[in-house]
Amino acid sequence: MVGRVEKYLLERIRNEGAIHMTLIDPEKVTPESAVLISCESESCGSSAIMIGGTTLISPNTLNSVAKAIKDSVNIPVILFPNNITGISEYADAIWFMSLLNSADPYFIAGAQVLAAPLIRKLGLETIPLGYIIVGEGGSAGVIGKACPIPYNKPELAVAHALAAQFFGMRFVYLEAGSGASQPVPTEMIRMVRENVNLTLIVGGGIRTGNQAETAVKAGADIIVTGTVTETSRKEEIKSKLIEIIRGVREGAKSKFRGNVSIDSV
Ligand code: 1GP
Repeated sequence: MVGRVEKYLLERIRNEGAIHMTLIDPEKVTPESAVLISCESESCGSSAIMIGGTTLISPNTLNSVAKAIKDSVNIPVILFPNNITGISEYADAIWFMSLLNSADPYFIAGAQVLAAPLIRKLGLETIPLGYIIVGEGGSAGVIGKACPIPYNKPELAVAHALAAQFFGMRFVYLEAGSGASQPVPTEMIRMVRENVNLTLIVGGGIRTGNQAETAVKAGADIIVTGTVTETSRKEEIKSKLIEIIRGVREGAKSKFRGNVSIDSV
């Protein structure tokens, strides 16, 4: 069943062409800085706040950051869990995600089975997501025991994303890894977009408006950034968010232009 948060995301993508989400890693922020980043994100036009971090194991750390964010913004708060420890009651939804290219069944379905009863008890909306680690893969690749898809093998990304679609997942995430030196290549995004009928999330290593714009033009529906705001000085957070969200919107214009020309044929 498609829940409230998912409907909201799809609606914004329909209206805006593509959207931005800010990822906050509870281990890299204080509740105060998380609130600052979240409020700036909301005011600059981000559609949701994602909360998660690869090495997160403390429920107290997660809860204190998630509660502070939830109390401060109106946009949805979506958990981006690394493990069963990535669950909090102070969120609206959770990416119910499977790391499709993990060599360890725990990250494909094991953690999800353990977490499912708690997720239901907390009443969190679940959004089914196929998670695919590409390129360097970063800490997520190491901890998730992924076989990261090389940047020059976009056809393998397509194969994984198609599997996500055939499993019935509704979103697919091409993840270069937090802080990756190079974001997901255009060709990989483009090929997944052309072959797969899922809402496409792209993240990892996006630091500039141009990179965000390029990813959207290639076919991303959702751009996720985390490191760029976590590592910005307080007074630079807003300008960085404006730059990236402007890039997303510029990129989205090409989608609308595409629609217009198709409709007018
Ligand atoms: C990581 O894709 C996200 O899971 C965001 O990556 O921290 O590099 O923006 P960055």
